[in-house]
Amino acid sequence: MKFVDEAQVEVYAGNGGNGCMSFRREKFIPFGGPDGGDGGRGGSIHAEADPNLNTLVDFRYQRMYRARNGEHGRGSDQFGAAGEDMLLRVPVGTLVRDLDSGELLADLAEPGQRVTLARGGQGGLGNLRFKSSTNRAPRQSTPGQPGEQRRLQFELKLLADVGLLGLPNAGKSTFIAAVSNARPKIADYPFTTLHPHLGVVRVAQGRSFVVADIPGLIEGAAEGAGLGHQFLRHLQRTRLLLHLVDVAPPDPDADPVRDVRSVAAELKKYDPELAAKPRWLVLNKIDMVEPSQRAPLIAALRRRLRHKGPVYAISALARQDLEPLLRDIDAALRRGAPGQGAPALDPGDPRFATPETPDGPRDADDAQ
Ligand SMILES: Nc1nc2c(ncn2[C@@H]2O[C@H](COP(=O)(O)OP(=O)(O)OP(=O)(O)O)[C@@H](O)[C@H]2O)c(=O)[nH]1
Ligand SMILES: [Mg+2]
Repeated sequence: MKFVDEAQVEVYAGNGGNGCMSFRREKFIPFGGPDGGDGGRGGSIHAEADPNLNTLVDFRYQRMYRARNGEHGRGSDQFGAAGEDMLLRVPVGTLVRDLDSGELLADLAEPGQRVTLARGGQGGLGNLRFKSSTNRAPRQSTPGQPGEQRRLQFELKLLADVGLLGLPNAGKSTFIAAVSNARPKIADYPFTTLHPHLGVVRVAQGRSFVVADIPGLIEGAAEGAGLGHQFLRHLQRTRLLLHLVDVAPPDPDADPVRDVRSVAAELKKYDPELAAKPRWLVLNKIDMVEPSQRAPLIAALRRRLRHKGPVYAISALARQDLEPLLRDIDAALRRGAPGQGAPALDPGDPRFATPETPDGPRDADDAQ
């Protein structure tokens, strides 16, 4: 079970510019003297811990980073400009290791903390520098130093932002496989997933969230039925739960409403605080329902469950209608203050309110 996000990058700091060898040559000025300037320093590469990031996923898209070289010195006393430094933003908590030596270079535990990954090369000296009372026409200059190069490993312990919840076979693993880099085992028998695993969902550059897929939960889990409910502890630090529901269970006696309630009841038995987290209903396998029957089915489930949070209908298998769900998750997570583990979603947010239903039964789903 891997809860560590990793990325390997190569960093190349800029080379220093060469010093220049030059003499002032002007009409009517004999013995003008040396005027070759120094080369500029090459750009260095630094990393900084940024509290707005929570995964290393962007480093899988770009692996090589090159800072600019310093300019060479020139005649007429002109010094070369330094190459600009480069800053890589990484999530707070990132460990930086040298891949070749294995040495730990930094533990960027505090927001704003910085480390230099590769130092730019020093610029060379121009012949101007070698002028002395005894050598008034020095013909020396020095070349710029090469910039440092390194292969690095970034590591980050991941904490899940979003937890998946649902009966066995609801499609939790299919969902995480469709939206993230996780590749869990998927099969049409219950309890395929035996251990929790995490996936990173990349929404846009610099924006991503982490989803936890856990084993299915069944009625009586508190008493040890199925795989029990101990693995629910992996959801305790999440900020949002997605409750996946199979809308077309093969068993003709199955009832999605009863399924939702039994999972909600087990959640409450395990930890009322966990049950009080924002929980969105995700009706999965909507591809199994006739298009004309979809809207009435969703409306009926909403009404019977009196679920106050948002409801989505998707097909994880067909990768259908996943976008709006991912967009809303991203928006909801971003509304919370980043870096604060506490639930940051307001269940009363009108954006997510579903209309109250006058004819709802008393045994309302008490999520939210
Ligand atoms: N038709 C259809 N089948 C789906 C969909 N999503 C998942 N399935 C199927 O449902 C079965 C169970 O999927 P999984 O993703 O393994 O379900 P799970 O919730 O992870 O199950 P456990 O790990 O056992 O708790 C597989 O055969 C999937 O192919 C969907 O959107 N439509
Ligand atoms: Mg699974």
